[in-house]
Amino acid sequence: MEPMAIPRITPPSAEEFAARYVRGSQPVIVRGAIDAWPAMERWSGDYFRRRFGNREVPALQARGGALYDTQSGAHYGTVRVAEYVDALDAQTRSELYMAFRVQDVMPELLDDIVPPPYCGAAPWRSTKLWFAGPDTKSPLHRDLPHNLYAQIIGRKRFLLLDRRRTRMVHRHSFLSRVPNCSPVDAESPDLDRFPRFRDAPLLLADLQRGDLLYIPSLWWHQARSVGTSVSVNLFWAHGPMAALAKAAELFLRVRKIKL
Ligand SMILES: O=C(O)CCC(=O)C(=O)O
Repeated sequence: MEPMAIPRITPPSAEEFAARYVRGSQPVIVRGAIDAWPAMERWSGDYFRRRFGNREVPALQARGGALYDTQSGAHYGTVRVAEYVDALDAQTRSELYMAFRVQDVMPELLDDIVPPPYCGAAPWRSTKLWFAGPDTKSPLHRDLPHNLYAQIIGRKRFLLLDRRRTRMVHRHSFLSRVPNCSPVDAESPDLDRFPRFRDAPLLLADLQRGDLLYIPSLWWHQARSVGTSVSVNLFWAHGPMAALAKAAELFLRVRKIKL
């Protein structure tokens, strides 16, 4: 079954966004909401090299092509920013994927981002940077908070599956080290191993520079960079979900799980 394209809209009001998309649990791509972000003008490989070149930062590391396994969880290493950007410029094939929480690693970048009104005054927020070489793929997984995913450089292709279809993804056990992941590759599912994924009604977001994708709470998603791609997301939660998001952070910290 061909995935259905997620609609692309001009920026709605915060009220309309909350009513139609957040309360309706509907993904959408908003075009024109991040045009004025300083990141859109400033960010480039060179910007990261000049400002943060000597910094050693976390990076996901593929082992045997996989960014995680169920025994040890996500494979994290570190990389010096200048080395990473140089390797991408030279088109050297890299097994690394620079991905980390902005607040913890490069809080300076927060000056380049303007949280959209759609997050409101959420009491729980977190921001992650995703700086990927061509064809870097992240696994099918879900997150508890809502997610606004901003595409700053390059293109990214997302596949999404409704949270009500969780039965279809054969997800890993809650007690594994990847409790929010599925072993299914949504781009080319092995239906002998994962028969429940047959006919999964996937949605497609082909993100271009300047797009802002809304991924509702607990929707399954998988991403692949088309060329070199830099994105940043804003996770947010309010009400009981904020308390749950804090509890989930604590659960992961106690079990020493990094996602
Ligand atoms: O960009 C990616 O590789 C993954 C992004 C993602 O999964 C997320 O924002 O939750």
